[in-house]
Amino acid sequence: MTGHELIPGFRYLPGHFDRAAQEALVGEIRAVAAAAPLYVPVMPRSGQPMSVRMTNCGALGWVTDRDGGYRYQDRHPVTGRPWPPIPASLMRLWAEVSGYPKPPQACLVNFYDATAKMGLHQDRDESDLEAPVVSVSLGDQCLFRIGGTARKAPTRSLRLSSGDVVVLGGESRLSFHGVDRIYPGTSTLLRDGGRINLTLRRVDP
Ligand SMILES: O=C(O)CCC(=O)C(=O)O
Ligand SMILES: [Mn+2]
Repeated sequence: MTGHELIPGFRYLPGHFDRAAQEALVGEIRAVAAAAPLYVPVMPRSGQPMSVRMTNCGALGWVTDRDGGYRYQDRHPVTGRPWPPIPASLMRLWAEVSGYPKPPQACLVNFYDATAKMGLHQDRDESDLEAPVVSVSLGDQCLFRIGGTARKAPTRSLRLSSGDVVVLGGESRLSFHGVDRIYPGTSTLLRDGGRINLTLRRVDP
């Protein structure tokens, strides 16, 4: 995308992680998913399943279900066990790019298969909105869309590749954003294809 400078606080760091670092991260996320299995989240009220599969690591994890709505909790909703810790490489990433003194409390792991997407939304379930959201892409490319703080504000699209990092901070912290599509077969990182997205979040001030 050109012109991403137009949203103050939004940063796009293409290729932040090289191939070796991406492979190491995938190994760490596989270990997270072994302890805290991916599950299919459902939307509040409607109970409609999302197309991504999710898990978390960190003291807190972002969850959604029909009755409880969007929230953070310290347990995996299916196993009832605490989430595994955030890998050290991701803690370092936060220290490098967040510009925020306190560490992240949650890392949401989204897995997209070839047909998954994520509708335009704001990340606003955190009580600390001073901290940015730091996002890592691994595997197949996606079409990421980001707009303004009003749902109907104009949006820009950006093709995110494996190893890219995006920071939603400052005025972009509450920008609407989403993933319109995955481009299957655009990465060899994940043996069976698909895309992993990791978002690091600070929840409490
Ligand atoms: O997959 C992405 O790049 C975005 C994910 C996202 O916005 C979220 O999990 O809140
Ligand atoms: Mn989001």
